Amino acid sequence: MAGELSASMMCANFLDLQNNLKELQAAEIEYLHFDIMDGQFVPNYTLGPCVMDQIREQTDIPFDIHLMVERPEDKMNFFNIQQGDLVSVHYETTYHLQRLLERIRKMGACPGVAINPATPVTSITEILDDVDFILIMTVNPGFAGQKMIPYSLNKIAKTKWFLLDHGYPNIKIQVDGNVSFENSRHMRDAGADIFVVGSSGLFMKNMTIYNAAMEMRKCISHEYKI
Ligand code: S6P
Ligand code: MG
Repeated sequence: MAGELSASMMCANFLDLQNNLKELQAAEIEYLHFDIMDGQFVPNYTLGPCVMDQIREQTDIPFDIHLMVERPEDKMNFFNIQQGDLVSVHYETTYHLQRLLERIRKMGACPGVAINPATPVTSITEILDDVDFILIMTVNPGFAGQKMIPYSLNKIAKTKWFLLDHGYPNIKIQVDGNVSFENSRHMRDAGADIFVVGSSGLFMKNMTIYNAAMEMRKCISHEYKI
């Protein structure tokens, strides 16, 4: 299965958003990744429903909504979730994870569980029937521009093995945090399927979004050898 790209919109240039969107569209980016932060679960604020609604009017690219908020079940209704979107909630943020994942599925979206660097993947053994993807945070959530935590590569490989071992070969592994050209190859080799690309691999100072996307596709393709 070919790797997919999800563009981290908190790293976009909001003063030039229409052109950014045109380039993302031309590069056939699979998803637009929206980091939703509440200043509590993570120490920052970023995007919200108003800006998402405006972007939705300009593009058909499905959304990938990454909820980094306490009690996401109380905040879901703020978002216009559509058929085919990815929606991930953090394992660490809710007591009733299964109920929430079921609710996301009923909305027509693809449910995912995100786990922090310190959370073992074995924590989500019981809800594998309820997810389409697992989001492995390769940095601590809250900020763009951080360095990948080195043991993340090992964790991705462990997650791949865990999914195969439990009979879930179709659950995808999404990686988020410092997905650079260099790191993405190792992430791919470890078993990653969906790559969230931000300041280190897509919205870069010295390259256009389109060219960075083309380079990133090469890096995550299985034909490309390190
Ligand atoms: C971090 C957030 C991420 C970042 C992304 C930025 O809390 O979940 O989605 O936006 O990692 O990419 P980069 O390349 O700057 O780490
Ligand atoms: Mg994210």
